[in-house]
Parts: sequence; structure tokens; C-alpha cells
Amino acid sequence: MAAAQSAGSRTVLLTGAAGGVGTLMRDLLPPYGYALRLLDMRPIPGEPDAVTADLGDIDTLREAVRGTDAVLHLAGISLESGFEQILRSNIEGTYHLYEAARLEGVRRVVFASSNHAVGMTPWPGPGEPRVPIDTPHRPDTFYGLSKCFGEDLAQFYWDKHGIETVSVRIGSCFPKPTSVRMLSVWLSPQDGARLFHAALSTPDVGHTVVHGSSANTRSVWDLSSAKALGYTPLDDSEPFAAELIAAEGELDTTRPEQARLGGHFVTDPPIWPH
Ligand code: NAI
Ligand code: 15L
Repeated sequence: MAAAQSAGSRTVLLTGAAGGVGTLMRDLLPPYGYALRLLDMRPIPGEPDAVTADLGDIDTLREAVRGTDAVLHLAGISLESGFEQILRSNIEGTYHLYEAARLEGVRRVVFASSNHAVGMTPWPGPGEPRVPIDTPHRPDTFYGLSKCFGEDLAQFYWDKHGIETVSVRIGSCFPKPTSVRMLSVWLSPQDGARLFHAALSTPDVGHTVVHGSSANTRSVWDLSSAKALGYTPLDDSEPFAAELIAAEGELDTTRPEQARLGGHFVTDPPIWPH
């Protein structure tokens, strides 16, 4: 696998462009040389050319991916929800996206997976190694389960149809960390753009799964598969640590909501029926 290349004038379909990460990436990715085509089920103020469509609309998805070099697939429900909603947006929706890519000859997808695909994994104790990327799937929610499906779908479309994917198990991508747990799993927006650029542009990735976090002093993730793509994280959550620890206390893995990687997703009650 060679290192990340210049984006040149590559066109990328950004799904979920109205969301939190999508909004950040609309500003941060064009300087790498990408021309972004935007899609979301919600209209995006100030973006008259954005495609407003649901992931259930395969014809519009086909039109949206046509002629692009890659897709950065962020769209979907981003928190726990009822199974029916997760099924429609995250499971069926991601399948529709891959079918649109296959039918239109698009060869690269970057899939926004999540730490919640492995959220039931115990938080590593002091002195224990960082969580490896091949840790088994242990979803903590229907939401996390949909990300396991997305990763398997990506593997299937690589093996069966030769569509390459980088599945990025994002930790917490927000302008700054807002909890003690996030000090370990924070992905700064700028590092997010560095990682998505590497995932979009590095040749010959097959299906590669990577952890998506910054160079956090308190990191729990092994970042080697991300670094093999040419990703060099430059940010660290540590400057935010003193204030968050003063407010919350140190991370306490004897508390059920802090004992596993998924944090409170692990202990939150299920949503039934929606
Ligand atoms: P978000 O909820 O702010 O944005 C998601 C966007 O997807 C929304 O604008 C929504 O309208 C759109 N969307 C949802 N269902 C759709 C559908 N059926 N058709 C078309 N559009 C649809 O989420 P955020 O934080 O921006 O996350 C982006 C992606 O990254 C999500 O897939 C999320 O699961 C994943 N992720 C995010 C993390 C984070 O820290 N922000 C952590 C781990 C994963
Ligand atoms: C996610 O997968 C969510 O999309 C995001 O909103 C955060 O909750 C993040 O995980 C997290 O674990 O902090």
C-alpha cells in the first residue's frame, strides 16, 4: 500500500453533508484538492446544488455518484434508535449506496463506521495494550450493529465486485472533547480531514479497517492500520484534560458506563419500538 497521494481534481460524493462531521468536512476537504458533491436528506442552507435525497432513493443515488471518483459515506442515523429506523437508513441505505457505486462504476468508498461496532469491548486496563484493529465485532447497540453490517458489506463489495473501502471506526469527531472518555477517543476535525484524505487517496487499500482518532496522550486505539495509509495525526486532546477531569473526575472503569469502549451507549436502555 503506497502513501496518500495528492487529491488532484478528484470529485467526491459526500453523503450526510448536512450533519456535524459533514459540515466540518465541507470546509476542511476542499483545500486538499477535492471537488465535493453534497447529498443529505435535509436541505443544506447556502448550498443550492446539494442533492436532497433519502438513502432509500436508489435512482437519485445513482445520479449523485455518477462520474465521481469516490464516496465519503457519512449519511445515516448516528446514535441509537429504533431497529426499524436503523434498518432503513443505515443497513438498507448503505446497501443502496454500494449498489449505486457498483452500477455507476465508482471504485472507492470511505465508510463512516464507529467505535460502537466494538463498543462492548472492555476498556483496556493500565499497562494493557491498545485495542487492536482486528478486535472482534462486539456492538453495543442496534446502531453499532449497523456499523458491523457496513464493514461486512464493504468487505463483500471488495471481494465480489472489486470496490475498495476504508472503514473508519470513528471515535468522537467534534470540535473539542466534551467528556473524560472522549479524551481517549477524540478525532479532531483537522485530523479527521487528514484521515479521510488518506482513506480517499491511498491506492490499493482493498478493504482496510482503521481506528479514527487523534494522537491523544490517553489513546486506547492502535492506529497502525490508519498510519499505514499515510495518516499522521497531529492533534492531542490533552490540553482539554484538566478542565474535564476537574468537572467529572478521572475515568473510572469500575462504573458500568465507563467500563467498556462504547461508554454510555453500553448502558443506555434500548429504544423500543422506535
Ligand atoms: P449527524 O447525525 O450529525 O449527520 C448524519 C447526517 O446523515 C444528517 O445530516 C442526516 O440528515 C443524514 N441522514 C440520516 N439518514 C439519512 C438518510 N436515510 N438519507 C439521507 N441522509 C440521511 O452525524 P455525524 O456526527 O455527522 O456523523 C457522521 C457519520 O459518522 C455517521 O454515519 C455516524 O454514525 C459516524 N460517526 C460519527 C461519530 C462522531 O463522533 N461524530 C463517531 C462515530 C461514527
Ligand atoms: C458515535 O458513533 C456517534 O455518532 C457520535 O455522536 C458520538 O456519540 C460517538 O460515537 C462517541 O462514541 O462519542
